[in-house]
Amino acid sequence: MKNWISLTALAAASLAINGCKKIDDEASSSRAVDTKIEATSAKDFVEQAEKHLFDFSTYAAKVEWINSTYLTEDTDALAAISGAEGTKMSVDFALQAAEFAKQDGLDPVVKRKLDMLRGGIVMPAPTKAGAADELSAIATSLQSQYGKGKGVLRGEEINGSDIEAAMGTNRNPAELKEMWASWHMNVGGPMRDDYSRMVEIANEGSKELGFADTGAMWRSNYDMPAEEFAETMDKLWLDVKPLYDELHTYVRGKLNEKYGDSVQAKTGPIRADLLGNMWAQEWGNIYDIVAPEGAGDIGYDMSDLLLQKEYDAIKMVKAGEDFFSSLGFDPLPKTFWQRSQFVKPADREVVCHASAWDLDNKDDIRIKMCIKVNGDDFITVHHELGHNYYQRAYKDQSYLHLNGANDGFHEAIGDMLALSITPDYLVKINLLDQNQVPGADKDTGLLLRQAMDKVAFLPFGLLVDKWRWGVFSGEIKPADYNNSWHELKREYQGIMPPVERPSDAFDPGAKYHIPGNTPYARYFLARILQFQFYKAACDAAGWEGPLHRCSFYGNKEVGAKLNSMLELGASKPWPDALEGFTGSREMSGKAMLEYFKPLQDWLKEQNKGKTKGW
Ligand code: X8Z
Ligand code: ZN
Repeated sequence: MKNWISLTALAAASLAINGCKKIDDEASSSRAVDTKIEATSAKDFVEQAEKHLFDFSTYAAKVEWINSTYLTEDTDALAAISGAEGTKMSVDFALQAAEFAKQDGLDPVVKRKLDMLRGGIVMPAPTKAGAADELSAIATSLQSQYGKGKGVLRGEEINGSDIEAAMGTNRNPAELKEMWASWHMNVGGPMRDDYSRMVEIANEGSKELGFADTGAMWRSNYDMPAEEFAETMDKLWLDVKPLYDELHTYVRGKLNEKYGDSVQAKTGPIRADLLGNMWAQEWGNIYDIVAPEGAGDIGYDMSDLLLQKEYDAIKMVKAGEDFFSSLGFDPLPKTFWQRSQFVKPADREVVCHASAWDLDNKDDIRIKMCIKVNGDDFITVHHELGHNYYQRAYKDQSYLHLNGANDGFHEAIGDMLALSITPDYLVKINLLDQNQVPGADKDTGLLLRQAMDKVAFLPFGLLVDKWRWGVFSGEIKPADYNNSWHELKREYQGIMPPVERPSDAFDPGAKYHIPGNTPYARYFLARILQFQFYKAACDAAGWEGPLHRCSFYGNKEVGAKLNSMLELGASKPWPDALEGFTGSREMSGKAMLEYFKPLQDWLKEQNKGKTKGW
């Protein structure tokens, strides 16, 4: 998973020795990695740095893979050492890059690569002795703790992937509350002090590199000034917020009808555990609760179809591969099938959160998942394969361009294909019978099902890094970590926790990307971008019906066009890549709004007379 974030890989890789906050000197002793560069010019420096990083990344990726698929004290220790090594190397290069960047008359490609070297480290450490080791030890420990996290259901311990699935299917408010509260307490709770120490170190590192704080550094990676990026995010959100607000009002009403006032009030925020997802980030799993009679009766449920047709993990991945093949992409290599982790191993702890990896920056692509046969994981399989096909398409680029046009692009590719999973497509791959295809009178239902995942996610996608940017800037202090998380969830999502939250809890830690140090703005961007890509693909395929019924499965022209965007990697500023595929140089919510327009009109009608907002 890490290589496609290039430098990120090196800096974020880190596990602590068995939960220790500090790694001792002996344990942290690094292998001697030769990173010396004697450059005659900025261009020469960049080339040498890329060579060192390329070589190191193929080593570090193997260490990380072994750690993530076999969590033990030993693999944690090795990952922590390798993570510290990577951080030291990338910080060293970043500091040199900052010096070279001051030169006049630099070639623009070289200048952009220098900026990538300086700004592309997710969690930088300061150069003082021991800092990178401590940072790596903490980051490694947090990731490992999350991987091993357990919740409780009916008094029994339940692991992470099982509890995630159970939140989607369970309809008992007391059990939902039990799962929600236990997961947040067990997983997030113990992480708070380590997290705040990690933030301190990373901020020191960011300052040495000339950034105000780590959040400012993260925002600097979008081919535009960091302030402009934050504004772009807010602007995109304002475009789509009216649609979210309608959906929120409608869903709250339906939950009130189902559970009654004592569980879900008619007004105010929605109770977080009732939405079919541990983080209330995607709500599609409770479609059965919100489906309107008649128009909402789609007639099939993705999870049921997969079970009826006896799909297993491999068959689900084969379906994803088949989609890419239908567009003209080469089949996945044999090693993908031999080396991927598709299901949760029975005999050991692993990091179950889905990821896609490129271990040699060439052909050794893999996914790591704990696949369950359900609709959520069918989408996630496509999502992960999107990363793998992107990685393979840009493999001939130079090291710093082995990446998405921006990180939102990387997250959007598989999702864009998954938008093409229409009823007609399901017939083509024999998951649905022709006579089960819902007619045009069911369009509302199809759109509502889709909105429950896609639209519901938007405020969550935005607030995760709003919180982290606040934490990094110091606006949110450790004592306010938990309260501010829930304030943001209430403000943006209109969600409240099912049980009172103590202010010294650490609920953000119960979401993978916080202990995992994975920036989250990318998922917000991807939610918007995937509709832009999808619309462009459907236009290219000559589709003339309602947008949500378009499937570009099997269209080689679309595939070729997509491939020309993917193979660019990060070699061009993202607006160039976007223009090549969509004709537009701006990320915009327009395509998403067009897709959901009929639903938005319908929701407005349904919500007439109801109290809106929270
Ligand atoms: O983390 C992921 C992927 C791996 S890149 C499974 N996603 C976000 C999440 O789960 O929170 C995909 C959707 C949003
Ligand atoms: Zn992803």
